[in-house]
Amino acid sequence: MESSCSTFNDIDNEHPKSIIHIDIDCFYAQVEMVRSPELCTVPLGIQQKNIVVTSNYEARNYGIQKCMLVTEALKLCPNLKLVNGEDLHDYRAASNKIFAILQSWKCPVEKLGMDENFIDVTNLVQERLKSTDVNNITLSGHLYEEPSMECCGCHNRLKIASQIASEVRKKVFDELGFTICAGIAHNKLLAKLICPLHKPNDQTTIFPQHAVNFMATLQSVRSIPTIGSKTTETLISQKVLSVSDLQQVSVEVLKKHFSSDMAVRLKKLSIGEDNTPVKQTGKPQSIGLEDSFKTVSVKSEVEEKFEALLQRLLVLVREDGRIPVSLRVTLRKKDAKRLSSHRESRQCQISPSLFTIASGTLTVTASGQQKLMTIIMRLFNKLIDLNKPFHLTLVGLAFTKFQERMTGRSSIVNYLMNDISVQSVLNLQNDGDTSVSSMDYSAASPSSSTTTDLSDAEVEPSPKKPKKVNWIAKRRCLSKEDIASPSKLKVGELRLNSKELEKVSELRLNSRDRSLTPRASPAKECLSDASDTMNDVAEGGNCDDCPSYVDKEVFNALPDEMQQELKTMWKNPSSSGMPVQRSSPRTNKAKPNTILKYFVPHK
Ligand code: TTP
Ligand code: MG
Repeated sequence: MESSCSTFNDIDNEHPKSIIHIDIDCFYAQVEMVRSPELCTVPLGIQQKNIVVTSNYEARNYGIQKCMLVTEALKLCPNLKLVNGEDLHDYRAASNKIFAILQSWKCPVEKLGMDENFIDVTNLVQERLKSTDVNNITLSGHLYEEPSMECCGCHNRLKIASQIASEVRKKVFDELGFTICAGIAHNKLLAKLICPLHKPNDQTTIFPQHAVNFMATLQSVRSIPTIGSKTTETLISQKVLSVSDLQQVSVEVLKKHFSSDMAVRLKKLSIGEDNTPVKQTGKPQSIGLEDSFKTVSVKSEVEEKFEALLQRLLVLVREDGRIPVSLRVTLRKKDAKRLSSHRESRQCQISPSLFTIASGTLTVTASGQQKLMTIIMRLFNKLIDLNKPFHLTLVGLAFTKFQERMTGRSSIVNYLMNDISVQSVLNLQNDGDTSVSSMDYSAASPSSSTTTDLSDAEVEPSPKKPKKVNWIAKRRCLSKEDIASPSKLKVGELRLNSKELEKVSELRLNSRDRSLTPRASPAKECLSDASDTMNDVAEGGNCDDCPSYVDKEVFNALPDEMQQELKTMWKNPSSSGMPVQRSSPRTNKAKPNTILKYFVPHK
């Protein structure tokens, strides 16, 4: 595949970029058709509640449109095969697979909802240009109007981009069976708007010179992606209905109704100018779900709605894999006085210990779910005065912040990220006791939520820091089940940072002597049982050569290669930066960022 192409930015011309917009054909319907090919030949509608949210192209021949009522659709096509599409799991999975394929061109890919993506192929095009005869570049797919004279070289660049778009579409079809449409242009706006010109399963390129004409064909200003309903309303109030109207209205007039920046931006959009970058999509900053309905006015019904939403949301969070640390509740109240509905939100922090990661999978216990429901209803009570009647038309739940995994320079994760697994001797999972398990409260990522009223945020009490002795006892008092089936954990998922690991090491080093005399107290008895078992499961672990300050349990829990590495270094300490002797502080200094620093003797 191609080399990286995300940094090339020095093209000195008017239209330097090459952007591809991808839109999957009748997305939900295609997922169903790929799963059940017999559906390909019948008119198919995807039903959510009483609406057909999309349909295959066979059904569209009958006049069925997106978001049509089921009753209406059945009138148009009595044979319409309806599939329930309320569970989005498979659609999301398909969307992620397509996104993964798009990433293989190693260009920035920005996901827009579930079935659209932008790819910035600017640098890839530049690379290909170097080995291409510029007089012989062919365009793949359709072109919006015949080309005029070459502009700044952008025609050739966009032609190459159109070839890349073909390759992308072919690869997605070959590997996953999905047909998609593509739009190719020198900016995101035009790429997106030109994309549906030849639907389905085709692609269209537009050259910059045709932007103004093309934009003038759009009937409604609402067709422009960044123009929402409020802006549309304001424009309509000024008799600006079509994009052509917007092209003609003066910026001065617009400035009377919008900020100066917005007025200028609207004018630029109207002629197809847009310089927003393709932003590489990472993990979402919040994961949420909403349910809308006619009216709900009883608390128990609200609770049921939240319960159902929570179950679905937990599936999404499990797929995401990060531990949430903040929860937001949203309501939309029907407000007779305001003659319109509006949303209100409250959010609060939640303890990461409500979640566990076992064998690489995020889970939440039944009691954790109950606690979450308690928190949700507490937030609900803050939003609603239950002494008065209320009428809701929507409830929403979202996890809005997530715990970051510690992958800094000094994190042990650095050493162990390559899918290395260790036995549960290092497992710091919680056992329901937050004081033991909640290791890292400070690492939550900042929220991007705009609806959150942080001043009102309810903060769950922070778990107290564990007392050392308590911690050791609890750590060692593993249940029989834990011991019988030590979980294989990816170390990267333990969320250990260097301090935490130092704490583990320290505690283990402290407990070294006690493990030799395990029956001195009940806690130690438990510790002895656990450590015996751990020694059993750490097969092949042999720490006869370890220096005396090393905890054998910790050592045995490490992967074989790492054990070997350590042993080699202990045999040849001068080359390793390893503490050779406790009494030799100068040689005790471990090299920065080496695993050996986690084995420093306890002082
Ligand atoms: P779209 O891309 O708008 O539609 P589509 O992919 O089904 O059809 P097209 O061939 O015209 O691109 O939306 C993507 C999916 O999003 C669609 O398959 C179903 C879902 N969807 C909703 O859930 N609600 C909606 O209101 C719309 C428009 C789509
Ligand atoms: Mg689509």
